[in-house]
Amino acid sequence: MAELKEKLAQQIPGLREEVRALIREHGNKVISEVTVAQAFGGMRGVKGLVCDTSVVEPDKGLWIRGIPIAELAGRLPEEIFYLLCTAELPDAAALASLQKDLRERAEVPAYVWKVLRAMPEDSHAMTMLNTAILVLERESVFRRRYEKMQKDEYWEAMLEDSLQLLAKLPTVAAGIYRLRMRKGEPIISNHELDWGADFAYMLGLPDPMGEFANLMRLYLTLHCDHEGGNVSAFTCHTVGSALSDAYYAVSAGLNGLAGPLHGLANQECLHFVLSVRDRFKGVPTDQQLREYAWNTLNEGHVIPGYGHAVLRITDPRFTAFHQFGERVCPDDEIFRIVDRIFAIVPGVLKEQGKAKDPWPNVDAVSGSLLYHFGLTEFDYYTVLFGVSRALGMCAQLILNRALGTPITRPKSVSTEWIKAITGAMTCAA
Ligand code: CMX
Repeated sequence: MAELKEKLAQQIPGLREEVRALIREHGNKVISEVTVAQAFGGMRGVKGLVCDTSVVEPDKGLWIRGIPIAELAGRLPEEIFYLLCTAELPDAAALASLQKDLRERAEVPAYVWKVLRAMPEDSHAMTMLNTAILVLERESVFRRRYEKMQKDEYWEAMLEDSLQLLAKLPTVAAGIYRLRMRKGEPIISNHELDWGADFAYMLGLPDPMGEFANLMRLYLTLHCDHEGGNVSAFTCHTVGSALSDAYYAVSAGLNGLAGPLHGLANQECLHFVLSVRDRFKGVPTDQQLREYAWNTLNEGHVIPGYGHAVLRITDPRFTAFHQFGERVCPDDEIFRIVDRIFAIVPGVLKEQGKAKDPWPNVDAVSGSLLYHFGLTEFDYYTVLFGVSRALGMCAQLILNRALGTPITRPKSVSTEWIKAITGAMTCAA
């Protein structure tokens, strides 16, 4: 048995007992209340969901299994996947075992390429990624074994599907880049490389110093997970809770990631940065930028890369990327514009007084670094986010199947019910 599976097999009985005891002994305790504003407002802040892979605190940012993301920035994404699943970083043997496992599963069936090649030339790269994942669903061990499995065996099939999917995702995603952006034929995986470096290699961009591979490792690590309530994680969780397999559930989550208020913001963000460059023929003055930001707001648009539903500080993932940029490309024009936006936009958003969080999120900077390395097709950026976020979604799916988490089914209420319960006057017709 591969090391990760062995470790999970050791841990799962204890986790199950812990959760059973919590429900048995404290099941009636109240952990959250819901206001009318929250019910109408995207359930923001309602605590009604458990996720152990990571926690996002408004004033601290992302912590993976008790470790701040900044401390994990130098780790490989495979190490992070092991950490997400088991709450432990792998030792050298466990990492080697996971990497071997992923390499052995990396080959992408020919029918996937056939479907991708048949798609319209102007399909969005995220549509292609999600289509490829759904087509791969035919490989699902979970679906095939479902009738014969006991409930406490579900996690094993979910792990198997997750490993198959994660192993293939870099090849699929890099192939989509090459086909969709007309870069040539997909490049075959290099089994000497780790998961992130292999992805960088298969994209086929020049990387003389190996810094693009470092950027890809960092990118795949920083985007891996953001607790359970964000659109992609929550969607994936909900679909998985119906005992849909990992292919269905991850694809569903990624469809949510493709929205401009979520993962697509990184594409929108670079679009915004380039529009600043084109408008001012380079790096603008602070005054020019302030006016440009105000115009954007006054036209009714959001400033992409700024604000967050949970965070109330500069996103530590932004800081980690920013430090990378300071080291690798401090004089790059696009990076410098990003830097100026960081200096000006929080003040503008505070002055406007609408956004609860005026600070940059991860998307505010990531695109400028990709752009520096020649990955200039920004409608591809959310695919990179998606490959990384699949790590967290899969880890959450495995743990939820291990714990037998029931089907998600919160109660919705009608506006009439809220009016009745609050004593609100009914509006005149
Ligand atoms: N620019 C302009 N207005 C903004 C804003 C921004 N960057 N961030 C928030 N606001 C506005 C909201 O649109 C909202 O306006 P209305 O009352 O007119 O609807 C108001 O401020 C209050 O919003 P909020 O409570 O602060 O933010 P939400 O929790 O509703 O939304 C988010 C959070 C991320 C969707 C929002 O900040 C936003 O649209 N940001 C820009 C897009 C972006 O960067 N998204 C990526 C987030 C990270 C990710 O998920 O990948």
